[in-house]
Amino acid sequence: MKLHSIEQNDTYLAVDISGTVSRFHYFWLRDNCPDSRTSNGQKLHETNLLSPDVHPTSVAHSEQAMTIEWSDGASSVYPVSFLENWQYDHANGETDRMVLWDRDIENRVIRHDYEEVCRNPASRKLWLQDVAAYGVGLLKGVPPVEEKIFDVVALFGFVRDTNYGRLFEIRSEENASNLAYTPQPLSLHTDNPYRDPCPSLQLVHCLVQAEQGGLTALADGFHAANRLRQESPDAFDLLTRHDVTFHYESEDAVLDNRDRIISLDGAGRVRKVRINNRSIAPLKLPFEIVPPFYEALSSFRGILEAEESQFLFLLQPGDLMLFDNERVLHGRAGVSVGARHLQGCYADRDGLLSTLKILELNHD
Ligand code: NM2
Ligand code: ZN
Repeated sequence: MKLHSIEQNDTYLAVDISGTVSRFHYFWLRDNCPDSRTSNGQKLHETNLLSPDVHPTSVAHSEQAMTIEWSDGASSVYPVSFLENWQYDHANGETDRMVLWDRDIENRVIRHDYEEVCRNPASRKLWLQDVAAYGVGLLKGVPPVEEKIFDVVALFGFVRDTNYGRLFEIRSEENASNLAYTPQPLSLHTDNPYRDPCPSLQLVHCLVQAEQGGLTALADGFHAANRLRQESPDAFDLLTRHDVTFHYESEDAVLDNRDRIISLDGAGRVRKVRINNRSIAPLKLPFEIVPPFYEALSSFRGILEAEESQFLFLLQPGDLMLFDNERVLHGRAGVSVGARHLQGCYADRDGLLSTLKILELNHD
């Protein structure tokens, strides 16, 4: 990578790096002067105190760096790697680690070994990379003892406490307060959509498997949302444009959150899915929207529940699943018979991604 030439224009510089010309506005360059950031990436000046007319009084370069003297007296050096990395003039194939999946994931996602993941940072990296790519990472061999799940969270981040406590038990209960605590099948859902922010990760650790049944079902909400976009664009539009309310009420918590079922980012990509038939409040949408909205929800559910969308597997004692609760839906297929005991907790995605980036820097 070499800096070949720089052409000066009225409001920007056109920089030729190894044959590709990228334009950089003066204001952008002055604001993003690399010397004006601390080693933790924090900017040292207030952008709004810069003159909107700031411009170079001199521009020089070697093959490796560009040096600018500025009209406000500042002097900046831009390494070629910085310019290459941050150029905004060409789409630079933004790296998105996400890999969408359907039932075929059973041939791709592997169960990582807990002991190995604890001992070896390179193995821990592979497990967390699965979460970043597929939204789910599986472990086997997590000792099936109470609260072991906390040691697993500590491998990448922190527990997110909620009204359910730091830890929740999932076992068949009499007079259960939540369908989650019965042996009944449970339709695919994301947890806690009535919270803001919604816990972005969930862990479930199996201590005791049912004598029969109790299959776990997972589905990639992003894949299903993209299918909906292709198959029924109007339905997709409704679910991305209208907020619904999710509600939960108990003696110690009254939680309401209004949000879209499918949320998009600024570029129109699916970035969050919230869906939970138990906790969606009565729809309060414009009169004429209610019927098509129900239809749209039903189309989305149809895609999610289709056999080809679901990854069905048996969680065995010692298995642990860690998944993105704003992407991957979970549920229980069929009625389980006999004692079944799982422990669950929530955590946050940002901490996991930070741990993953550190592992990637140090264990290539
Ligand atoms: N539990 C398992 O978000 C939900 O209401 C699903 C959550 C009870 C903590 C159940
Ligand atoms: Zn759940």
